[in-house]
Amino acid sequence: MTTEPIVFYTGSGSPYGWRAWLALEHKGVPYTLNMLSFSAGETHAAPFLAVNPRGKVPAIVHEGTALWESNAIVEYLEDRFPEPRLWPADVKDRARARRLVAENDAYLYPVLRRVIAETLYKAPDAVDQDALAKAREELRGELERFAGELRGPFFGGDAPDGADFTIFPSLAFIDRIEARKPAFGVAADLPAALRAYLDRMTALPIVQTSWPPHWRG
Ligand SMILES: N[C@@H](CCC(=O)N[C@@H](CS)C(=O)NCC(=O)O)C(=O)O
Repeated sequence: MTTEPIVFYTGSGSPYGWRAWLALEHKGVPYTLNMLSFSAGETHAAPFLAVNPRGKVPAIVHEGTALWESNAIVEYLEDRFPEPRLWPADVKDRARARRLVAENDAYLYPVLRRVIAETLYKAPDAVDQDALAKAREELRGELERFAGELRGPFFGGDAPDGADFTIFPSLAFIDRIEARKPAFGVAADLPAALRAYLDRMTALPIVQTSWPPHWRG
C-alpha cells in the first residue's frame, strides 16, 4: 500500500513509545522519527502540544491525522497496514495477546515503575528500602506469572507479536537497572525463562534498531 510516511514522536526509553516503534518496524511502513527530549521539555513545548495536547509520547501524524495513546496507535497500524499481522490470526489467541497487553499495563509495568523510581531515579541514601522491598516482592510475583505465559520462544509461540512488543519494553528496564545500579541485584529477580526471553528479544534486529539512544554505550 502506498502511503505518506508516518510522522512518529517518541522519547528515548519510553516503554509506551517503544511498543509503537516496534509495531512500525514490524510493519515495515515508512516513517520519520522525532525523538523528543523529556529533559529539555520538548513534550510540553508548543510544537508537540499541537500534535498531542496531553504532551505525552508516543504520538503519530499520518495523512493529516494526529493520534496518541500507544495502544490506539498500534491498533491503527494494524487496521491500516494489515500485513504483516501484529496479532495472532486465531480469535482466541488474539484475545489472549490483548489480555497480556492489558495485564502489562495494569499490573506489570506499574509495579516495575515503583522499582524504577526507587532504583534508577534516586540517590542511594534517598532510597525507601521498605517501599523497594515491597515493590520487588510484587514484581517477582508478576514476573513468575508472565514467565508462565510464554508459549515457546515468545508470548504467542514461535514469532514475536504485539504482546511481545508491549511486554519486552517493560522487562528491558530490569536490564537497564542492572546496568546502571548493579548493587540492587534486580536482574536476579528474573525467572530463567524470562532471562532467556529478554536476551532473545534484545537480539532481534527491530529491537536493536529501536533501542533507546541514551541506553547505548
Ligand atoms: N497511556 C499513554 C502513556 C504515555 C506516557 O505516559 N508517556 C510518557 C513517557 S513513557 C510521557 O510522554 N511523559 C512525558 C510527560 O508526562 O511529561 C500511552 O499509552 O501512550
